[in-house]
This record gives sequence, structure tokens and C-alpha cells, in this order.
Amino acid sequence: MSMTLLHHLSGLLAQSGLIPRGTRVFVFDRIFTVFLLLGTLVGVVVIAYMLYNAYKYRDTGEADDVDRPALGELPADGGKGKKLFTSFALSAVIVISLVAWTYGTLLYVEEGPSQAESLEIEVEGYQFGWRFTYPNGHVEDSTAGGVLRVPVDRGIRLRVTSADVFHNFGIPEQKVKSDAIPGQTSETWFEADETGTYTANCYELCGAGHSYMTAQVVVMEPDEYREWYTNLNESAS
Ligand SMILES: [Cu+2]
Repeated sequence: MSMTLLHHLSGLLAQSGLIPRGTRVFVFDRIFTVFLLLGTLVGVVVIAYMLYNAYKYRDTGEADDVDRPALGELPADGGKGKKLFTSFALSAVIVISLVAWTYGTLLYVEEGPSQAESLEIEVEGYQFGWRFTYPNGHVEDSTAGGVLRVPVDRGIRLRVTSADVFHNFGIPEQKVKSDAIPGQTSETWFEADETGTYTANCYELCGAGHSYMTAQVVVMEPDEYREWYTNLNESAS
């Protein structure tokens, strides 16, 4: 299927309001639920139909007057392939809608909140820690006890790069993960809808200290965050 058709289909889906909008956690949760429900539904239908036929055409031991095809002979009188066509058409509709829906959903997830309404933080990986740089130039370094502080309910855009080898920055609880490649910047985003402390890990084996390459992520109330951030400003100037 061509990408333009996919684009078109997912555009229609977006307009219909079927594309879930929200935090990454919400969106990925929705994708999981839809796949789980549809998979279960298809599985139940297929297995039930198989059991029904196995029972219906079971060998009762009694002689019947049905003209059964012999081994190697194709069955005739199959209803002109109507059943086959219906099941093919149904499967195609389900699969194509699912692909278009998932594609549209992931397009939105890639896009994220607008630049204007989100907070942008530079993330730099190095052997073996993370450096976070805020818009005002303030730096938090994980090996020096620094933490990534962010406000709750606000889009956080991360610009991820590396100072030495390939790393990969991820916060599993926020369903965010991005390559950290020297000389390149990968953009990603997340939005926490609850305050708390989370852990960021490195997801690219990068050397002996890889497994210790973690950083704390502290999600704060907006007021608390603003206070922390403005105080930084004052001490810097
Ligand atoms: Cu690493």
C-alpha cells in the first residue's frame, strides 16, 4: 500500500476523532488496549468457528449419505467461494484500518506538543552520565548529583545528543526513548501527568559503566518548578 494512501486514511481518521490524543503514556496504553481487544476478538471467533466445525463434522462412526471428497480431490459445491471472499474481505478491512489507525496515532506521537507551549531541554549523554541543559543555560549533571526537573502537565521537548559514543536516553514510565548519537540531535518529547520521581536509563550498551548510567527525573508542581527555575536565574545573574 502506498504511503500517500496511508497518509490520507490516517488523515480521515484524525478528523473523525478516533486518533487518541494525550500523553505518550495514554496513547501507547490506548494502542495496547485496541490490539489486545481486537486480537482477543479475532482469536475467539477463529477458535470458536474451528471448534464448531470440528464438532459438526466429527466422525460419529455411523454411515451417512454425504458424498465426501476423496484424498487429493478438491471439494466441490463450496458456494462459489463466497465464504472465502467474505473472510478475505473482512480480514483486509480489519488489517488496513488497524494499520491506518496505528500509523495516524504514531504520527501524532512523533509530532508532540507545539514548540511554543513546551519546555525544551538539551540532553547530552556521555560515558557514563547525562547532562541536562535548560533554556537559561543551567546545567544538571547526573554524575554530579544533578536531576532532570520538569513541571507536571506540560510538554517537555528533549533534544538528545552524545558527547562520545552511541547512547540511548529513555524514561520507561513516561514511554519516551531516543537515540543519543555524537554529532546528531534527536528530538523527542513526553508529558508527565503526575508528580513524582522517575528513573532515566541508557538503552545502548556503551561501555563498562552503562548499567550505572541513570538519572533521576523529578516531576514537580508548576509553582514549585517555577520557583526552582527563577531562583536559578537569580543566582546566575
Ligand atoms: Cu550509555
